[in-house]
Amino acid sequence: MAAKHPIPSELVAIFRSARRVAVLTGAGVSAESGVPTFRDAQTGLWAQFDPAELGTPEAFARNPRLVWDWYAWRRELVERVDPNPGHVALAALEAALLQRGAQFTLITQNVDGLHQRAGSRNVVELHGNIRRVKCSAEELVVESWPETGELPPPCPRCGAPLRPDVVWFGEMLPAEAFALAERAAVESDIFISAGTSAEVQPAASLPWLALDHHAAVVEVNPEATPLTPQATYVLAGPSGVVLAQLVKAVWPEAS
Ligand code: BV8
Repeated sequence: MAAKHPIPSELVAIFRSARRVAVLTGAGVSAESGVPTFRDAQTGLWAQFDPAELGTPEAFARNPRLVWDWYAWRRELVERVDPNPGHVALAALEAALLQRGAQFTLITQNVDGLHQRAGSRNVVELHGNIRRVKCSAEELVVESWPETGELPPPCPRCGAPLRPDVVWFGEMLPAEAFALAERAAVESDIFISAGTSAEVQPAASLPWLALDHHAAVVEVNPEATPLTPQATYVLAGPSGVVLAQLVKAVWPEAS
């Protein structure tokens, strides 16, 4: 059966000779696992809330219980879903490249941990991870806390409210993670931007940084984004299908 999303033979050749590949993923890569993206309508109780409004330090200061419950709802959703073929294809891509002595960096804006569950190893989490909780005062990750019924739970060490270990709008990204991501973008031969609206900064600056350093930038998205006109290759379609097709075209034995 002919591939619905044919991969240009030129791109296949570039992948086969690539020495350094970097990937930036966004919420779209988790969409086929059933995790709602930011710009899709939020289902259920949260339809009337704007995530950019809930995911801020101000919202947490104003209504810590509401923000804690929103993240508890999302955490429970993420625990229930599985990685999709797009996550699996990225793990296969990493394994195939490492086997050939090439380097691979997976930079994600997602906080769901699905890349790690699919087997990806070198994962740079720019926006934290919803499965981790930290003290809102000490910024230290907390593994467990007494169930007092109080929500958000108080930090077992200092009593300040606990919060999800994610980067909210208006907060700085983890410096080391972003430095790793910038270096991967600068050094990459190929930079894949998959499932991201390419709007949230400073993550959205990474494909442009790769372009400035003469990488071949490949966009994987069913819709156009601000990056589309400049991308070297545009593979329009769902990442679960396109990324699987890409790995199969480049390394049939790896898929
Ligand atoms: C910061 C964790 C410094 C929380 C998130 C210019 C420079 C610097 C900053 C800014 C700037 N302009 C504005 C800002 C502020 C802000 C920002 O970027 N705002 C945007 C809205 C303009 N940035 C910040 O605040 C960042 N911090 O810059 O610090 C600073 C400090 C103080 C003052 C100023 C600056 C922090 C940003 C991090 C926010 N936290 N997540 C949580 O998850 O609750 S971001 C959040 O949004 C998620 O991580 C999510 O990933 C991201 C949305 O982006 P996408 O991943 O792209 O998701 P989206 O829904 O938008 O798009 C999905 C795409 O998938 C679509 O294109 C769709 O077509 C596609 N798709 C759908 N289905 C599929 C698919 N693709 C493939 N396959 C499919 N099946």
